[in-house]
Amino acid sequence: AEREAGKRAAARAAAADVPHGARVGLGTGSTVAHLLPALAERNLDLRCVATSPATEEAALALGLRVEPFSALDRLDVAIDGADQVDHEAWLVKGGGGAHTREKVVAVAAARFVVIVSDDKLVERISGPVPLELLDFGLPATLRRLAHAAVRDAPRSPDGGVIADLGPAGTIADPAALSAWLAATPGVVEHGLFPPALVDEVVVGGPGGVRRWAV
Ligand code: DER
Repeated sequence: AEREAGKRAAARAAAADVPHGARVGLGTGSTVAHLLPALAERNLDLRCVATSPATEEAALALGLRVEPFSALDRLDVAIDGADQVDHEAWLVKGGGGAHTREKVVAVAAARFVVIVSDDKLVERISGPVPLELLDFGLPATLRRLAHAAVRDAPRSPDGGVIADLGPAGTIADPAALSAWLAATPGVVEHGLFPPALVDEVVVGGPGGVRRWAV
């Protein structure tokens, strides 16, 4: 209950900053589920891009205007959750398997705001790291990745296979792992988001909401 209250507080604080008429990237997950009604009730005349069918469906049901990400080539702000946020603002994302579209939306936005309950804060990020893999040549890609396990979850809306690169445990050099994954053929996208991508982390906890300008 406390975690949910933290998610809701962080989401509502982020929603309060969104200006009228903004072009907004909507992330995916249970924290974003609190963001959507907070945005809808303000009647801001937003143009939204969703990062998953689940977010799109929920946003439309609330009366938000959702457009395909072909109608806009930039966004004013993207707001999304995270599975882990470390002290440098490295993120691990992809718990919901939506990290490919989430990263495309985050980099297209002038501001990327992460909303989390405080249980997501960690000193150092740890594995496993979510991946989206091309279906073509999957066994060969998995062999090269050595410790990747395919999820039995549904495919990504773009047809990729969602997997998790273990082992669990602290990631000593997130930049090096991020670069290696980005350079591995067959890996469509990985769930490591660098601090350079993050503008603000809004943290909801028992003491209220803390804003961290990265
Ligand atoms: O899958 C994702 O990247 C989600 O944003 C996830 O990281 C956060 O999900 P939650 O808000 O349900 O914890």
